[in-house]
Amino acid sequence: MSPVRYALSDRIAVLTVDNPPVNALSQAVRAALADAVSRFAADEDAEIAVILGAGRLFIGGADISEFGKPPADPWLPEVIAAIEDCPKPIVAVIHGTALGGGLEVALGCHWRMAMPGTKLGLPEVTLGILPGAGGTQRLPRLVGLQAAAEMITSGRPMTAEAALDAGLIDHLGQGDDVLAAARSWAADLLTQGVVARPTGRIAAPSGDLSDMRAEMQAKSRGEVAPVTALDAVAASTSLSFADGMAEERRLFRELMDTPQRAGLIHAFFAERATAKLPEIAGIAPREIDRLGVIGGGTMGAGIATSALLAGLPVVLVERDEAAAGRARDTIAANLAAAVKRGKLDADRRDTLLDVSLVTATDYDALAPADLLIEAVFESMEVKQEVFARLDAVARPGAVLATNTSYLDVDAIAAVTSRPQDVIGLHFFSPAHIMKLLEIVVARDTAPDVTATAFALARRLGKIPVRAGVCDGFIGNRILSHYRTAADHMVLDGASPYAIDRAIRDFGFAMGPYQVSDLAGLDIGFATRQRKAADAHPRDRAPTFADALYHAGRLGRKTKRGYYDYSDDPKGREDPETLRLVQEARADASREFTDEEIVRRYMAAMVNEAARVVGDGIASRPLDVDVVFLHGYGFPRWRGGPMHWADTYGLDRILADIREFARDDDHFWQPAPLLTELADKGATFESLNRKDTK
Ligand code: 3H9
Repeated sequence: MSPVRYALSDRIAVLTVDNPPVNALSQAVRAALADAVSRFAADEDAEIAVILGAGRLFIGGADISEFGKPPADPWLPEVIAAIEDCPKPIVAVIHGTALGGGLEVALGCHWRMAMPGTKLGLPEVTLGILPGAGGTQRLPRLVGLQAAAEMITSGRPMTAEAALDAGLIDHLGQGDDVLAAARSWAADLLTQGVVARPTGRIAAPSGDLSDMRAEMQAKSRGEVAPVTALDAVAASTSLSFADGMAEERRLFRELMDTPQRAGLIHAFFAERATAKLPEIAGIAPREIDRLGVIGGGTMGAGIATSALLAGLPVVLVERDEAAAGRARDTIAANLAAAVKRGKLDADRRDTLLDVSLVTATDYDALAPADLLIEAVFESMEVKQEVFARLDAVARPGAVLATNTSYLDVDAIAAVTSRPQDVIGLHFFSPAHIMKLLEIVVARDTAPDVTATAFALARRLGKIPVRAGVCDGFIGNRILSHYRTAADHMVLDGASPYAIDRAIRDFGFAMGPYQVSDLAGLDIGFATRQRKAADAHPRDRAPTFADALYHAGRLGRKTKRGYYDYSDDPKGREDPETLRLVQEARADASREFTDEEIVRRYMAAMVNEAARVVGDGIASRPLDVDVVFLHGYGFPRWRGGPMHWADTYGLDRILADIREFARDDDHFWQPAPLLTELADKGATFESLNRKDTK
């Protein structure tokens, strides 16, 4: 059956794009849409056509899975030109979402209507490309230069209401029945005697984007698509429509060929692949109607907020009334911020706080909960005590989860009579904002408990990644390793500021010493104390970090850490830090270029990541990528550490590690999986393919 249906009644032709799940514009859809438009043009009984999408949305855009493959006719810009050039009026009726090429189809139509709640956007830059089917030329003609530039370079969608105000659509539909609304509006337009009005013939917009360009360039940290997209939009002011389209095409092709496009599209599919695991395929999750949260600090309150926002009632237990009150206040503040951001209305916030949230001091209040998440102090002793108490009160079949960020979940499960019901749910702070959730599957965790954790993640709008039990799971284990590589460079003579700068220039949101200041130097100190007993004689302790800790420089919370925050919230470099670091070094004779800093940092990251995959702690390399993109500020356009490593070359990483091992063959030991893949000339991606496609 054709993916575009053609139906005619009452002089109205309805062209329905039907290509589940998101009506993407694959080659078959493009061809069928072009045919349907020709048929309408030739159909003497049809006076107006409506294009709409079957299912829950209009059109989700070009078919991303075709990117990187040889282009196949017809091109989307040609199909849209056929729509625009049709002498009879064609109307887009948009519901759900119209993204990328989907919105570009609508821009090529002569009239546009959207149903309430619809999102309209051109998210191409988030995939490393730009709107390549006329979006950069038609949108400015409809909404003006500045608004178009903002929409295209941010990739952010707008609501139907905002689109009406901006002039992007002409009419806001009503009701739930898209087809009925479409037919009714088309009939009105016919009565009004409307004619085809090609967007491309609207006068070119005027204005200047050079200030915006300079600002974007300064902030881009190496990402190319947004600035290039801006250049395409700017072309609409100086070139004819036809020449502007040609310029858009040229820039689109340029971006299509970049590794950044490949990295961003890898990220897109990797995020959707993390939940596809053979071990939970077809397994029904347990029902979750009520959550229990134990501990109402930043983490517990954030988890509770996340659940409330997703419509799940929460019972939160704290050790006394005062602590329970503080937890409630934190949750109220989180929800107030959600109201301010427009994510929640004030009435609903009141209901969530008054009805859906129960705070208590007695564990018995947790008895009705279907899934209990412990978020207390990070200590094995404390967590085991909590789990013994949960075991006594939780109903049979309830899932018992720990939010530990590195402790042994098997040892926590062992104090209960039901280790099969125990799992790790490692949220990232702030838990109601951060999307990443490491799901730590312990030795005895039942498959339906794992499936329940993935179902919960979906409900909370999180991106779940399966991890196995080890110190730090996927993310914190790898972090600890590359952070050690950075510390070694500081011990050998590099300035922490130089390292932070080089890492930011690579594209990370923050350098490792800025991260330390944010987390608190006391956290790192406590971790070193905890691990001291297992230390190897050849491990090199970061004496400078201890010196800063002992000097009371705990980071942002004490206004001084590696940086000085006393009169600058962003932090200033501080000569006192450099003095303390210098004193704490034994021998600091080396200099490091930015290039070597990045090589060492990334080699350590990829090497430990290869061990994490080789040990089965991460199911696939793509799981590591997603953890780093969403939990550790890894530049999305580089696709994640494993994707980046494939691009850089596994043989080169191995050569780097061997080079560094000449000075320190204790720290720099190549991971067996890395050696194996590099020797075979294989990639990490080859392991993703085996499991997911
Ligand atoms: C573009 O249009 C370029 C043009 O300017 C130029 C052309 C010349 N293609 O996200 P979900 C799959 S660039 C192929 O879970 P939701 C997705 O992988 C494109 N596949 O659903 C998943 O597969 P699976 C601009 C796609 O309801 C399934 O559909 N457009 C595409 O949470 C369900 O996806 C975009 O950037 C696609 N375009 O969200 C929009 N989209 O089930 C990208 C989705 O096997 N898409 N899939 O895992 C989205 O943002 C969301 O998917 C959407 C639905 C909001 C549409």
